Amino acid sequence: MDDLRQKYIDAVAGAADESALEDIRVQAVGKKGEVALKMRELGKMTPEERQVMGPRLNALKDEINSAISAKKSALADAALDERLRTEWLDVTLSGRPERRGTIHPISQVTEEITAIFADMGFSVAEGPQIESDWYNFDALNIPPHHPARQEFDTFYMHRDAGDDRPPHVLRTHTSPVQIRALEAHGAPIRVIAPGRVYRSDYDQTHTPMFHQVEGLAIDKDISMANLKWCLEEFCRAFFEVDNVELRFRASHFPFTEPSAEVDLRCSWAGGQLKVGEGDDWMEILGSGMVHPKVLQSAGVDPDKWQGFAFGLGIDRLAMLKYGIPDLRAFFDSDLRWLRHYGFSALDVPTMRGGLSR
Ligand code: 2NL
Repeated sequence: MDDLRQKYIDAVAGAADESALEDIRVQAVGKKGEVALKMRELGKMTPEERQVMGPRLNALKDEINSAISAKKSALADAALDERLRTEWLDVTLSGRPERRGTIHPISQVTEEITAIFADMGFSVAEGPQIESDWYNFDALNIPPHHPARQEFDTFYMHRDAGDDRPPHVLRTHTSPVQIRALEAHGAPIRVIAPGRVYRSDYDQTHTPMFHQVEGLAIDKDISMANLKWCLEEFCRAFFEVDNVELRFRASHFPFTEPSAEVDLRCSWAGGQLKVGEGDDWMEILGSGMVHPKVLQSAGVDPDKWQGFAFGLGIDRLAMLKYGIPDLRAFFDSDLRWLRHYGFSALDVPTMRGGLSR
């Protein structure tokens, strides 16, 4: 009896958890447990022996049961203590600053530019970044072997061996998107095409992927005068200054005739950009009247329709407007940079809100 008691009291004391405790209970005081087996032996005893052993076995059973329930509540207390020790929460701590994502300056500036041109009645078009040779070059009056093809530092996609068709390219400008829009909708049209473009060029001021917005306005009587007003209006809204002055410089692009590069009057006094004052001129975009051959490629009759087109780089405009010094940091995905230069998702640019406020 004493051995039996000691065996189970020790086992209960050493049980690691509730399920170990349950195993012990079944083995000791369950229906077929060791104490029950001993009780069956009472029948073979003399009445005198039975009178002594009966109560002692019952007492043993009670003793083991109460040891088990005491151990059970000790284990529950220990489990609760452990949770209280590890799952603490200091409700007196101050609130933490928001650690959410930010809007990339390029996304912000793209939205700003889009809002400005949308206000002037331009719709927005998108298209493939992997383009056919025809849409990226031929349709823009840049035939095969034209020297201008070299200036684009084009990335070419491979064709299968034996396939002699011209390879696809990573678009070098978003013009092909406008050709597609013109083809699909015909004239008159007012459209802008923002997006990623690619040229194999990498240094302080060039990344192999960058961003461009092109614009196209085709109607019966659109002239360079409309182009100049439109771009002045754009600069006023984008740089958020009332006085802007533009200078058109004769230039050459295969897809426009005449062509003009556009400079913006500015001052860099003290290393700080001021638009609309000072004696410096900053080149901000290229433009011109759409070449008749380009209209023809898009299925538009150049004897009936005419219009202007322009192209500008988003990345540099973002750097100028928001004082971002290093182009390459744009694409480093450095969280500290993104938190510093990023915008709140709630700062949606609108014309009525003054774009960036
Ligand atoms: C630049 C020059 C330019 C265009 C882009 C264009 C598009 C069509 C037809 C004719 Cl569909 N032209 N785009 C025209 C002139 C200049 O971009 O220096 N961009 C950064």
